[in-house]
Amino acid sequence: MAGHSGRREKEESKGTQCLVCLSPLVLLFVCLPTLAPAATYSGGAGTAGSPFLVSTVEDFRAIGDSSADWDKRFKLTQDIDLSDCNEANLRMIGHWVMLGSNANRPFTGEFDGNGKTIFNFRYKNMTDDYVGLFQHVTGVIKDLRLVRATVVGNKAGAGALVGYLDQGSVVECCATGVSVSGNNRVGGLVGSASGIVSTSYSSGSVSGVSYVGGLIGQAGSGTVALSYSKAQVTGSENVGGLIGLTLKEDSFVNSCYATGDVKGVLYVGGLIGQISPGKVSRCYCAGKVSGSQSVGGLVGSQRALADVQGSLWDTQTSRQTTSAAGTGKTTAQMKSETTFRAVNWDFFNTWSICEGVGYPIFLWQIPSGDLRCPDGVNFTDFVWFAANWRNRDCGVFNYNCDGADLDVSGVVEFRDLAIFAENWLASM
Ligand SMILES: [Ca+2]
Ligand SMILES: [Ca+2]
Repeated sequence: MAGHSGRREKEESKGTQCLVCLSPLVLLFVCLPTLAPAATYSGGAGTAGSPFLVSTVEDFRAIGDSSADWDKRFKLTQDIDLSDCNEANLRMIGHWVMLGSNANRPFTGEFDGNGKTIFNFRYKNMTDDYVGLFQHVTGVIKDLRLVRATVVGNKAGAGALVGYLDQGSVVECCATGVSVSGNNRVGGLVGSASGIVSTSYSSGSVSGVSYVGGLIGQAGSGTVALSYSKAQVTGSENVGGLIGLTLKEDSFVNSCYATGDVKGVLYVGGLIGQISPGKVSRCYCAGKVSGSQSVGGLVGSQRALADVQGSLWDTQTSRQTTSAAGTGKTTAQMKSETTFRAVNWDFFNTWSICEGVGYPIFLWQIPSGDLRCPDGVNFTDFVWFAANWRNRDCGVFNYNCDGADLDVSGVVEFRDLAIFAENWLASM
């Protein structure tokens, strides 16, 4: 189907034709289609160069109603609040029925959140597999923030952003303050994920029965990288701070961490409940872990073909001295760069650590204005900022005036102060 703006143009020309219609019957016949409400967005053609612009709740609801547009490109141009929506008046984007069904209709297009936020997405569906803002995705979702999403499912797959990522990718997305509950394959961001999940994070609470993870319930073929979860996770079996279960030999979890508490019964891990199989490289976790059987600081259980490298957990905060994989360290060791360098972590391109104060975080997490340790933008940073005030000699040679030239203009002045103020208390 043609894009909405194209369709609207055609309908307008049909309307003009009606003025010259001779027979009332013909008039009726020609004009009827113009009466059908066409889903419209706030502009765009759905292409890469001109994505459909989504700026209102109505625009957003129209996507779920317009399956013919699920191969198109979208861009969110405003924050939107879905408080007035729920399963009664909002359809999930992408459709899943069952494996092999011709009625499966994934979202194959691209949704660019453009750094904007969708607030208060609420959805409950106790009868279908996969519940989330997007039900079934093989396309791309990027740069989208979800705040205070509540998702309730009772079958396979529940995640605030995506129920089933079936190939495709979720990049630079977050779901904070979530409440996600379901049966199996329950994750804070994505219920069941194949493909790529990168540079994304979650916080809030996640609960389910099996394959329950702070970020992803079950990870299939694909890569989860540069991502973290702070969510509190509760389940019965295969329960992990980041991922409940990794399922495939080519499930790769690279450079990730989890700090939420994890509570389960069987196969419970601070990072991953069970690796069955999969590969894990340079990850850590630090949440409290509790369960009955096959409980581990980092990983609850691992089968043959599991390959875990350079990954650590905090033996004190987790209250676990053993793990099916990984190496246990004290809290003091976990807050020292030396510990991680010893297992080849990259503190130039990937990680940052406030020595002795915090666990490692990603360089991409550091907000503008966070000039000095500890993590977050506060008075320590303001002192450094103020010390560089009115410095007109900023450049790469002095690290852009110790980072205070936030817009890299060469001078520390009011525009930098505005950026600093905007980020005040960020990541605290
Ligand atoms: Ca700081
Ligand atoms: Ca400046």
